[in-house]
Amino acid sequence: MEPTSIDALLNETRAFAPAETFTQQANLNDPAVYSEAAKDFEAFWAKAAEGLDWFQPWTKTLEWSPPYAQWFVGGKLNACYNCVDRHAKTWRRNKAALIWEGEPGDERVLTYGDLSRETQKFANVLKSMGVSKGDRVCIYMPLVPEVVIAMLACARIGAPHSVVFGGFSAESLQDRINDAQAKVLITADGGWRRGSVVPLKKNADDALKTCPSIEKVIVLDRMGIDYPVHMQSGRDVWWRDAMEQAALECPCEPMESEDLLYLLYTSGSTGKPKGIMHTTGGYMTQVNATTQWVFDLKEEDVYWCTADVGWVTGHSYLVYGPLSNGATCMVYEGAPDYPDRDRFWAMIEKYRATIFYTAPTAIRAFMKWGESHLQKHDLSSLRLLGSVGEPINPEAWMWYHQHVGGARCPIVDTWWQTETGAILISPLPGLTATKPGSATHALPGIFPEILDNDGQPLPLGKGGYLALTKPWPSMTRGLYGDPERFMQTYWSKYPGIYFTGDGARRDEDGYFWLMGRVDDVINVAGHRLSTMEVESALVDHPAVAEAAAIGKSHDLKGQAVAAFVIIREGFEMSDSLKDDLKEHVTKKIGAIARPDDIIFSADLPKTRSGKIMRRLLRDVAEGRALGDTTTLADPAVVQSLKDKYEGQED
Ligand code: 7RM
Repeated sequence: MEPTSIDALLNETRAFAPAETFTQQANLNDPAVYSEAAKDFEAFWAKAAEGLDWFQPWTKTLEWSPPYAQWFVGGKLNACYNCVDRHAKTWRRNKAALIWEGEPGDERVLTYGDLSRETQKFANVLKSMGVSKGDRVCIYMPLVPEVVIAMLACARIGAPHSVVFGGFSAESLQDRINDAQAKVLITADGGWRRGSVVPLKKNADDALKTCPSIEKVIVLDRMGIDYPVHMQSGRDVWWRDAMEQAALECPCEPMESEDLLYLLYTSGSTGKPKGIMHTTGGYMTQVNATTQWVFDLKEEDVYWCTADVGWVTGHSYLVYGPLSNGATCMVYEGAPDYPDRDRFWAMIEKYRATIFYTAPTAIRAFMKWGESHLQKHDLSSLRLLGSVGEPINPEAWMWYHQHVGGARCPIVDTWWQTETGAILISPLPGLTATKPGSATHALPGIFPEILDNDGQPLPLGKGGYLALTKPWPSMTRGLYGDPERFMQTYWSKYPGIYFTGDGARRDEDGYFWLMGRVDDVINVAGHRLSTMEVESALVDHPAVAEAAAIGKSHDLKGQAVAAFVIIREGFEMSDSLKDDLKEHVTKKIGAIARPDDIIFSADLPKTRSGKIMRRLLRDVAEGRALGDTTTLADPAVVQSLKDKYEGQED
């Protein structure tokens, strides 16, 4: 993809007004919702909180002492109760909650009644292993119904979960377990990805060599008896065996609104991932409400969010948002091109999906694979499409609109972050005229601004930093164990104002156009990575003296990792060393961090104070003319790098 220039974006004239028939039936179809929320945002969110069941009402809507917010103070509730029990008590007991397909084609449907039973039993399993309120539980599983059961069971007993994406390496898992000091690990023997087994238990065993806090490991048998795994006696227990012993009933722990619901690690601009904390009342309020507003969720919808639960999208819009609304959710374990490139379309047709939420990187892959895969299937059940994870380029938006949405479905391009907990900038499908590539407007009750370096609001058309000037219910309550870094990262640039790390502009109609990260975070296929994480993995290799990683624009993944590497004396710059280094990064972090390019260099462009100028490395990797090099200690370095790169590109 040629990156579309921002000026071209701002001149986008195509606009798609909501169809009248859609607006008529939409959950939100009165534009007064915006002004009402702006008039009194606390009252607005208090009304939204009534969409949940509370054991005890709150006494104060908001306590705001920047950067710390407390929402619905004094209220008591339980997230699992809201996602499961309150539905299982009604006719929804026999409504499908999860319609699941494994990659090999196995199928399961769990009703709200099933979820209630399994979740209560598994909560008892956790209790029998000594887990009680406040203990952290780490979850490292494939995308199977049991991962949802595990999360909800943790929420039920008040044990914050920390889900680690199954694609992460043993070492990444280890870091996250140790940072959270988790007491129990829930994993599986393996998971399926493109026909191969992801050896989750083996990775877990490697990780657990130095995780002293872990007392017990629960292992789901996903693979069947033919797949042998090592079980350490006294520590490891099979999921099935533990469930056989478990009692059927387990009451929900009444949680304070501000009690921790979960931790989720995400990359920042340093090498160490941050444990983003989300609490119960505010988070649940906002994911519950935004699911109704943005996806226009109705009782009879078949809702499909393709994210893995290892990411925040899976937490908010596969588990807590839709289930708290009593939705029927499709869940798919594997890759979109397995066994064939029409797997998603086959599933939409088969289950009559009505709402489909995926990432631009997937849309661009579908585009590349061509329309023939879609034409084989009836996609007429779809009525709304969503996009998340990175800016969607207008071409991909138009293709999604035309070929997946049959030119009939509104597209919601949803901007948010792990830290924000819920969608903050997005169209309301019954109210907002969309423009391809724009996330459009802030949701009601959300107050973004585009600021310059000094915190001055910028006029329309001017690019700057996206910031949020007022608190919102699902905002992160901090970084686990690191209040200083929390302050430093989000609240020091503009005191009392949340700094997102994203650049943005608004066009003359006030529409938001997100322009990507302004820090050292890169976004590979919608997944966050820090350049420093990759650099630390590289310098860990014996051949590497110094490394600089960047995100290079990539037509499918948005960005791909490229790394400039200075090797130590005695090693040879060979293709096999390049492969070795790529493999090393995969092993250290996971496949998402694998560099596409390794560029050997004799030196790196640095400022006089020794900072690597990644901007110039991006110019080199993307084959552009070099930008301003006047602040470099030695401008010749980058020029020779450019000459050399043009010779060795792979
Ligand atoms: C939900 C999620 C957050 C970063 C964020 C942005 C980028 C996400 C969009 C987007 C443009 C979007 N959480 N981002 N959604 N950029 N338009 N609709 O992705 O924590 O993993 O990433 O992703 O840069 O800061 S995340």
